[in-house]
Amino acid sequence: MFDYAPAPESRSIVDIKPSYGLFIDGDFVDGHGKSFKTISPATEEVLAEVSEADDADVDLAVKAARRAYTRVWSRMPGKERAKYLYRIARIIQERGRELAVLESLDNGKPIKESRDVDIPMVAAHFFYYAGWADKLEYSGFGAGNPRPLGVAGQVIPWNFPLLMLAWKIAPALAAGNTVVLKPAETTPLTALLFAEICQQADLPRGVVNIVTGAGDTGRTIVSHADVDKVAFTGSTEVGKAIARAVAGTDKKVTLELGGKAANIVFDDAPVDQAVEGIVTGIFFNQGHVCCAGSRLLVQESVADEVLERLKRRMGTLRVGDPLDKNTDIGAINSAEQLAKIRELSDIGEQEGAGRWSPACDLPKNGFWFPPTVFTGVSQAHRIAREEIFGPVLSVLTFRTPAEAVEKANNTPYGLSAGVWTEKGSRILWMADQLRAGVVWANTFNKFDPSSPFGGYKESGYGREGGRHGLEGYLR
Ligand code: TXE
Repeated sequence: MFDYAPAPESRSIVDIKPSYGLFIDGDFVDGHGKSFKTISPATEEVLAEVSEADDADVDLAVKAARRAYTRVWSRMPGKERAKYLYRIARIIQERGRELAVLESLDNGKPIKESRDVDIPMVAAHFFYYAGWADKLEYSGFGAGNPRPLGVAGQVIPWNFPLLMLAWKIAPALAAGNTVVLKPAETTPLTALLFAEICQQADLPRGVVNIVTGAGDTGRTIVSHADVDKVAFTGSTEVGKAIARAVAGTDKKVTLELGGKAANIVFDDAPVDQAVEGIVTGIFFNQGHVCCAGSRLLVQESVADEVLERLKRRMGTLRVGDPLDKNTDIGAINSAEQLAKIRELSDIGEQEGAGRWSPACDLPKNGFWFPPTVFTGVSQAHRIAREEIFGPVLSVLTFRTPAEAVEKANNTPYGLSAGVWTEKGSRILWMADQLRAGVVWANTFNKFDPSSPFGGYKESGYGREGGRHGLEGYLR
C-alpha cells in the first residue's frame, strides 16, 4: 500500500537526561521522596527516572509560588508579565521540533500530531494570553480592577501533556497568579522541558513550579491550605474526589472531566467530509481525547453507506511508530489504559455488538490497539455509556432529529458534540438542544485559544480558553 517509508523524526534532537528532579523556585532540586520511571509506550524503553514529590516537596513549591506571587508577579504591571509570556511563546516555537519529539516519545502520539497540532497550539495559547495580560483593567472583568487569586494548584492528564499545561499556565500567569503544576505520572518529560524554557525566558523564580508524581502528589497540591485555586483535568472520578476535598474552603475550582460525545450524521450531510470528521473525531490521538466523538449517531437511511466508507477509510490508517511521519495512530499511553480499552471492548462483544477492525500489523513491544468500530450498539450497552478513551467507536442509528437529540443527551457527560448536515436551521436547533459545552458543525475537534471549552453535567465545570478562561483566575 505504501511503498516508501520516510525516515522517522530523529530522537537524537532531544537531550533526555537519565534522571530529573523537581522544578521549585527556579531550580531543579532533588525531591525528598522516591522516584519513578517514565517509559516510551511504543517500546516500553525507560526514558528517564523522575522524582516523586512528597508533602514536604509540595509545601516548598507552594511556598515558592506564594513568595513569587507576593513579592514579584502580582505587583508586576501587566505589560511586563506579557513580555515573559511572549518570550515563552517564542521559545516554544524555536524549540518546537524538540518538544514534539519528546512529547511523542513520552506519550506515544504520532509526530505529525505533536508537531502540527499540539506544539503550535501550545505556542498559540501563550501568545493569546500574553495579549490579555496588559488589558485586564479595561476588559470589564470585576469592578474595573480585577485581581489575581494567588497560588494556583494545577493537575493535568497525559493525553495532551504540554497542551494541557499551556491551557492551565498561560491564563494563570497572564492574570497575575503563580502556579504549582503536576503533570501526569506517565508523561512528565515535556513539563520538565517547559521548566527549562521558563529558565531560558528568565521568568522570575517561583512563578512556575513543576512537581512530578502520581495521585498522592496531586492530592497534596489540591488540599494544600495555601493554594487559592485548583484547576484539574482528568477522570470524572478524581474530579469528584477533588470537589469533595475542597468543599467548605474558599478555593476556586475548575474541573474538566470525561466525555462521551456524539458525532451526529444526518442523511443530507456531505458524506466524505463526515467520514473524515468521524475518523478525526475518534482516532485522533488514539482516541485519548475527552471530547472524542466516541459515539457515532447516524441517520438510518444513510447508515450502510457511511459505515462502508468509514471502514474503507479505517483500512488506510497506519498504526505504528509515533516518530514516523506517516503514522496516523500511535501507541496507547499506558498498560493500564490499554487494559481498560481491551476490557470495555470485550464487554461490547459480550453484550452483542458487532466488532470490526481493519487488518493491522501491530508492533510486538509497547501498547497498541487497532482502530475499532462497534455496530448494532444500543443505548443500554456499556460501550455506549462509558468513556473508553481509546480508538473505539460505537455506532448507533436514529430516524428523526428529535431521536438524535434524545440519544446524544442520554449520557452523564456533556462536553462536546458534532452535527453533520447541510441545513443551517437544523444546526442551530441542534446546538440549542444538545447539552454539550461545544457543538461543532460540519467539523470536529477544532480548537482555538480564543474559544472557551468546558462541559455540562459530569464533564465538569468552569471554562478554559478565551476570555472565559481568565475568569477562573481572577477575583
Ligand atoms: O486519570 P486520573 P487516569 C479519563 C479516561 C481515562 C480515565 C483514567 O477515561 O481512561 O480517566 O485515567 C492525578 N487528587 N481521563 O487514571 O487518575 C493524576 O496523577 C489529585 C479523561 O490517568 O484522573 C494525573 O495527573 N490528583 C481525561 C491526573 O490526576 C490526582 C484525561 C489525571 O489522572 C488524584 C485523562 C487525586 N486523588 C483521563 N488521583 C480528560 N478529561 O481529558 C490522580 N490524580
